[in-house]
Amino acid sequence: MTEARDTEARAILAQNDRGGYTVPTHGLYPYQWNWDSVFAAIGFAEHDMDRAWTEIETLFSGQWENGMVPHIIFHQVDPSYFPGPDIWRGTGPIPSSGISQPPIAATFVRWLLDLDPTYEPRARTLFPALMASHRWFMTWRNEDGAIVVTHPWETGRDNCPDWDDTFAAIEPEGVDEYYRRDTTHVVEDERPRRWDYDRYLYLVKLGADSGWSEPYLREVTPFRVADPTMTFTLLRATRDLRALAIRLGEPTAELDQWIGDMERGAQRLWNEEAQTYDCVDIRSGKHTGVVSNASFLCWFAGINDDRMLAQFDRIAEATTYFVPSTDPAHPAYEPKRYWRGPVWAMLNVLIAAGLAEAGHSERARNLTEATGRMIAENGFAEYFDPRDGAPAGGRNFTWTAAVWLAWAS
Ligand code: 2M8
Repeated sequence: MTEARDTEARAILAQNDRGGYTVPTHGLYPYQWNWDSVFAAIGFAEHDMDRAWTEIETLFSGQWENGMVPHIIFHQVDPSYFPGPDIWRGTGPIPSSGISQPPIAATFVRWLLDLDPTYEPRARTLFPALMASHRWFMTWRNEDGAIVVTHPWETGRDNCPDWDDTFAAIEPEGVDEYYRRDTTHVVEDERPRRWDYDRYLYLVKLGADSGWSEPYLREVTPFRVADPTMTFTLLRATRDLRALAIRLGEPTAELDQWIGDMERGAQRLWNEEAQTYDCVDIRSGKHTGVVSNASFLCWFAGINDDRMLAQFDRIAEATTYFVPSTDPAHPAYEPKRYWRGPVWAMLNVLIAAGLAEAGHSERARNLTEATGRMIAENGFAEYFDPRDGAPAGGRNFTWTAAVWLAWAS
């Protein structure tokens, strides 16, 4: 079984390869996505290290002058996805979206270099671009050290219940008629609702009409939410960037400052009442009260918080496959609907890495084994039902194949 899955996983990476970059899956997502590509790189690293580096380099070829690395790069127009480049109106060197995604690149560059140090010259070339992308977050998305997003798509957790209250306060006026393509590829019950899409598009229009002006959006957007995905991945990636800086003989003062800021900022995400890290709506000051899979990225960020172990154990007990994207005890939990319940294998990689580093090796091992079993039995789906591991969303998925090769098999 394992060997057959290995072959299949390599074939998926090859099929989704568009020459220098991979698409997450054919049809549903026909472009280069930011964090998908970084996960793809560790999959390639298993059999083609040169191709692994190229994946990340191609991603950074779309970096904007202000340092932002877009969440989608539209290398060639494909009508099977909406919204495309005409709606986003990105202002970078290649047509792109106008928001970023969880900044995991520095972490994976460090991991790639650990696997094969002879690639150090390529890390040296990428280093200034990585610095610029972190500086962009620390300049425009930094609320006392907690990292905010201006669109749910930026966190990668598109329709998780954390956005429900903020979204309920938005009246999506002025959005043109549109035609979704995602539900032509995947059944509606496994995708966000129309209600969510109206608001996604409202926020895209707000940003695009402003020419993606960060100072303007900081003042006017109704959606400015501090989020554990961004705060924890950026904190972790900044620690990795610091390790790279030392290795490459680069200064670390700015990085030290950022790490200190985010260590303090991460504590803003602690919700005493719910006993979890969650999101904070900067406009209302309210916590969202959702235990999500992103809450468990605290260890990955180097925050060794034992209070989260009880939450982890409770949720692992409650589901056959874990970590579900939303706490099954939360009223908004939907085990098949995208980021409102399903298990995402690639997020489990980050959670398990954090658990292992914090010394919780048995939990890390259990999570790794359960994820491996889930993929071995159900294939390379986009996400999985926590109750029985049933595959959901897109199939032949790049990041699921990649994490299988690099970690779960
Ligand atoms: C999903 O998001 C895109 C928008 O960015 C979509 O639904 O159209 C998310 O799961 C996100 O995390 C992921 O990077 C992307 C591509 O796999 O799909």
